[in-house]
Amino acid sequence: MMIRNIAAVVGLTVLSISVQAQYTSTFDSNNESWRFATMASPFNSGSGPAYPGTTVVGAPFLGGLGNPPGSIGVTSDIVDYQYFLTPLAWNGNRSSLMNGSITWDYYYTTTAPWNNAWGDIAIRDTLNNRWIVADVTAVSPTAGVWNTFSVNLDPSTAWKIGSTAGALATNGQILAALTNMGGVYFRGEVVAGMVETYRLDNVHWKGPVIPEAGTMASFGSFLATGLFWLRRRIKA
Ligand SMILES: [Ca+2]
Ligand SMILES: [Ca+2]
Repeated sequence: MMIRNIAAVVGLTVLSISVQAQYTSTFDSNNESWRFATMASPFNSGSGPAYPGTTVVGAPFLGGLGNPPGSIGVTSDIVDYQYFLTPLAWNGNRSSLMNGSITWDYYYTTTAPWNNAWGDIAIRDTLNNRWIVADVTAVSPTAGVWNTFSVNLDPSTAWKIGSTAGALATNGQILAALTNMGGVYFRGEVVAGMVETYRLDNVHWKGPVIPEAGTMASFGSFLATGLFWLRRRIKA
């Protein structure tokens, strides 16, 4: 009896973990159905720009450019404010990605300073008709190189409601945005009114790291066996 229980404990120490649902875009050969949204304003005041934007088109694919090639992006001076937008197929209930993270690579060049006051990433909550917005650039990112940014999908990232000027989002408001997910918007635009270059590559949207379901089932069964054995020992 004792040896069998020790064996069970040893087995349990090999706990396996898995990363739940995950999206990855590296734009190796096409734009992977990513979109390119023009907004009437950046996410820097009030409740933010109108959803989904004044125009939403397919993101321009850059086959020869990227980290490594390709990527999506433009070199242009398009009126208003451009954001890269996740594929339509990603919309919906993404609550399983709560407590996960998003990382992405961003490249830009410009002849005018980066405007640091805007939100860098926004998620649309289509039920409550609001944005959650994060500014991940405490200082201007370096021009002419690939910068890696990341956010956590929990309150350890300072998500704001509507815009960078909004109230801090609660755990429940972050979860609501993921549950009613109408698109993740990644900042492209550097500064208004200038010809500039901006590109996006290597988007990784990971879920939380959790024990595998099978492991949890084994763990539960081990606990039941262990408690039964312990109860027998106490009675004896
Ligand atoms: Ca790439
Ligand atoms: Ca900033």
